[in-house]
Formats: sequence, C-alpha cells, structure tokens
Amino acid sequence: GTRKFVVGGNWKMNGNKKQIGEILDFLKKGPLNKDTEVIVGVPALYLEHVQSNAPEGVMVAAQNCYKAEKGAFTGEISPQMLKDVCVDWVILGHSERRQIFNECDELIADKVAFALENGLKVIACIGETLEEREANKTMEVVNRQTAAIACKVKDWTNVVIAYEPVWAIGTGKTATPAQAQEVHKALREYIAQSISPDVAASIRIQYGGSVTAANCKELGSQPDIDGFLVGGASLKPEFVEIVNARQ
Ligand code: G2H
Repeated sequence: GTRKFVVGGNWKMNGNKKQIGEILDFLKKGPLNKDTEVIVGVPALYLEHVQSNAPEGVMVAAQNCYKAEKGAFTGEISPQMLKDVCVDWVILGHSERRQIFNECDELIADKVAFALENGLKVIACIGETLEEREANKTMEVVNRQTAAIACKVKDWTNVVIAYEPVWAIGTGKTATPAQAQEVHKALREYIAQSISPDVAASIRIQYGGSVTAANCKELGSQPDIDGFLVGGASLKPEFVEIVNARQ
C-alpha cells in the first residue's frame, strides 16, 4: 500500500534524564527501518532535550497541548510553544487524558483542529472501554470519537489515528490481530462514507494497547493496521523490534 508505516512510542509520565539517555542510546543503535516513521511521545519537560539529542529520523511528539496560543491557562502548553522548540508532533485524546483528566470529544476535537492549524502533526487517539465493547458499542464509540474530530477538521493530511481499545492498555491484554483488523477496517469504511474515500485510503491508523516485540509482527501484517502507538514497551530496547515489525 501507499501508507507509510508509523510507530509512536508514548512514554507517558515516565523517564528521567538517565533513563532518557538509555532510550536515546537504543534508538541510536537501532537499526531502525528507514521506511517506517518513528515518533517518540515525551513528557513536556524533556521535549527540548530529546528534540536536540534524538538520532536522525526519530521525531518527537508532545503528549498533549491546549487549544489556545497563550494566556491564563496555568499548566498548559500551546502548539506555538511546541513549534518554537522544533517539536512537530502532538498526541491528543489519549484515553488517559479522556478518563483521568475528563477530556471530552469536543475538547479533543478543538485541540486537534487548533494543533493542525498551527502546523503540528497529530496522533489522535480513539478507542472503546471494556464496558462499551461488551455492550457491542465498539464501532458506535469509535465512529463518534472520529466524527467529533471530523466536525472541526477538514484536511486530514497531517493526522494519524491511533485506535487503542482501553481494555488493552497497559493490561497485557492485546486485541487479537483479527479483533484489531476488524475495527480498523470498519473505521476506514466509516471514514470513506462520512469523510471521503480519499481520506479513508490515505489515513494511517495505528493500533495501540500492549503492543510488544512478541505480538507486533502479526498485528503489523494486518492490511488496515498502519503502525502502532506503544506505551510500556517504548521504554525498552524491544521498541526497536516493534519499529521494525514490518520489513
Ligand atoms: C496505550 C499504549 C500507548 P501500552 O496507552 O499509547 O500503552 O502499550 O502500555 O498499553
């Protein structure tokens, strides 16, 4: 296909200078498949450090940003600030932002639109909870989360979608390749109908949720899985194997 494989590491609230040095070392050592885009999602405090020290070809993402340029928003950072320190990517709408910090579909859509307008590329995360899956609402939820973004975003060129079933996050319970493929395929069909066939064909949809070196090859060989968003395993040398899942 024409969709370039894209693997993100979401460090979440992990790492200190010493550990980040170790991560940069294994990224440098690689070797990382040059046909795969690699993005590491770094705690805000360390963005500039990682941006300056990451090996060539490894891009850096913030894990959040706000929907305004500046002002009285204590604790927040803006897309303009990220651009100012040469960070080109941001992860938005991660389930931990949705669940722990009560971010709703509309706020996330506003953030995605504002980040894109200001020149960032966005990994927009969606996914259902266990309760929603068991109530057979997976596609209803995933489509609703996508539609909320589609209300405010017209150009999807700089968007990657990360499908992360919440029940698979940090639990060691990975979606089976068939389960993940089923959602990715249905989501692409929904995008074809509700946005456009062109966007559906070109947009990259990552799978996230307990991806490891052991399960990445089979997941990565599914036709509608275009990469991964990796949490826990992105802190370990096995991240290199995950980047190289598709050769
Ligand atoms: C899902 C994922 C990274 P993990 O949150 O976004 O984390 O791979 O630890 O399940």
